[in-house]
Amino acid sequence: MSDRREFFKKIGLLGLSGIATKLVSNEQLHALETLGRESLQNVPFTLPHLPYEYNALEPVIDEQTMMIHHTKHHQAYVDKLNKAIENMGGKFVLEESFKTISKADVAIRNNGGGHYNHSLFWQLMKANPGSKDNKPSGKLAESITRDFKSFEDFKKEFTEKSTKLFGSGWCWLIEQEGKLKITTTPNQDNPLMDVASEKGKPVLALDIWEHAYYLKYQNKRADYIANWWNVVNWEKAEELYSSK
Ligand code: MN3
Repeated sequence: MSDRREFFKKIGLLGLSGIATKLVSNEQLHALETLGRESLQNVPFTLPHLPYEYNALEPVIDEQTMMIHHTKHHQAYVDKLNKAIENMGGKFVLEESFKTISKADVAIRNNGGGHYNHSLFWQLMKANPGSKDNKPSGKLAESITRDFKSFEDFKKEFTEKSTKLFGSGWCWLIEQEGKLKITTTPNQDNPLMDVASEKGKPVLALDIWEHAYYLKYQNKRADYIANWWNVVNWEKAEELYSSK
């Protein structure tokens, strides 16, 4: 396997690599490596491969939930997004569209958000055998302490907001004008959208739709959230935090 192919596998894009290696310049590859989310700019959009096996997050998130969430739910957002933009001539840039999403078709808002949010979410988790001592480090850890007093206080606030969100949506750690904040969005909205009550750069994302946890946790959302902390990929969060 070439380095490039290996790279795409790493960032979860193997399904795209056949096409993408032909289209992507070295400069763009560097950007891909930094952000890991440039795939979101390729039209038509495709389902990114997970950067781990479906059972890798067990026992926190079970294999069947991961498989259905990825191959059914995320795939449906991708398919419906492609359908919604098929007449736009390949000029559609997902992250750009969020800035004026209030004026866009609701299908683009729901499915574009769905594709973007899930693509981030997969990368923001990783296997953590033993499930212990999973914490951020470096600059992100310092900023969390600066803005929330301590990592424990941050976790408490994030957990409370996630638990209390009514209905389906997402909980986010965002950077807003140099400061870290926790916010929630309904449905598949995200903090890059003009409709978001708090806007900023996503650093961490938690899917709190029932489809993310129902098979294993049923109505116990709080247990899902408590266990989810064990599989957070803090390296990825730090990468997003330090990206421009
Ligand atoms: Mn979901």
